[in-house]
Amino acid sequence: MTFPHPQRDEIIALYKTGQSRAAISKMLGLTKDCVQKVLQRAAIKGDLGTKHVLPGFGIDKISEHLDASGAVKGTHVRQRVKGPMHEPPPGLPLKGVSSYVDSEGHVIGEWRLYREKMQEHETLVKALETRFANAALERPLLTAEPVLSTDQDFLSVYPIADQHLGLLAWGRETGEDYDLKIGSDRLRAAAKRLVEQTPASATAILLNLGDWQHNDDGRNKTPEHGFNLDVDSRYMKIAMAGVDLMVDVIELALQRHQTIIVRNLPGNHDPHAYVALTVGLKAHYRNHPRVTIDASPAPCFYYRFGNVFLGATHGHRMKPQDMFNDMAVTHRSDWAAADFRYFYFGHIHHKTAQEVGDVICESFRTIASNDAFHAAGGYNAGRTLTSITHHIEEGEDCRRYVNIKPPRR
Ligand SMILES: [Mn+2]
Repeated sequence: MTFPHPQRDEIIALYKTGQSRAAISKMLGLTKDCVQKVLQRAAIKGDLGTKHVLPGFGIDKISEHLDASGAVKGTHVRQRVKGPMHEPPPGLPLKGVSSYVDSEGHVIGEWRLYREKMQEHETLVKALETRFANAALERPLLTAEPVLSTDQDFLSVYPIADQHLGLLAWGRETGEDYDLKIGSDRLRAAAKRLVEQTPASATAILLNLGDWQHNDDGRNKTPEHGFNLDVDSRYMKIAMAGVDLMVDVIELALQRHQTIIVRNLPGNHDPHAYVALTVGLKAHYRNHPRVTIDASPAPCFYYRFGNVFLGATHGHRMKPQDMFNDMAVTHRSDWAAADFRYFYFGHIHHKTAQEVGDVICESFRTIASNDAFHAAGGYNAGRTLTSITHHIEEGEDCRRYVNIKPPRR
């Protein structure tokens, strides 16, 4: 059935003359159902007249009673009370209107939609504006320029593991020549690059993790086991070169950090030689306002920086499980006061990392070349100098690396 029905007016006119739907359908050659639908729509619109309809009532249903011949005996019009007059709900804005229209586009009824949405939206916008306004007050704006007061919240640690100064290696035997000058130049160059890229934290710790010097005296043997060592030159020359080298590293660090703490730990190669290094540095910096040479003879280094607790030792005596025990028992208050704990080892010349309890426990690569003993053992770890920067509240913040290329063979 098309809308509007082309014979709609005809159907209505016939209906108003008293013709039944059956008669109309016969007269116009339409189905009764079609006539019924046209009449229903017309009735709803009021096009059939309102003589039966009381004010305030609406036509709900029209039924006809037919006799045996199909003639209309009577018409029953059911009316329902119309709803109360529409009143918009107070305080709610009109969100939208959906109209129900007839085939000719006349509005028969409509849905009016009132919603809190707009108010919720406005409330949300206001809440967000307030939140971000407060956030801007709570935190300073990020700037590209370093701010000194921010740097006070950071500490950078430069672990120097197993420098083995004075180690002598013949490249044809080990893959790479190595001697006192090569070792010194390599650390100077790597430290320069590392300092330049490490955040300008107020404090830096130069942490010599032991075995700074390859030989502990003029016998050129390991002090505990007496293994023969290949050594470049005289003991005193190496010791003095070691002091000069560490002074150069300290001077580099002073260009980036306000305060430098230097700690030398004894290794299995230099349990006495490290004393000479420490004494030399202590004398050199005795009046320096920004350099502290920590001359503690203890084999472990402990340092608390706010919420961060650091420990370190060479590692030839202490294993990670012992470290955990020593750290907690000998430094109870620091252990308890810090949420973040770290422990740094040297000795094994390569990187390892594990978590013991909640202590992150690491060993570091050396940047020294292999000696003949290690080369014969197939030792081929990489060489890296690392800096680790900690935040005073949040723990480890970032790292910087300088990698030494392996020898080309
Ligand atoms: Mn060692």
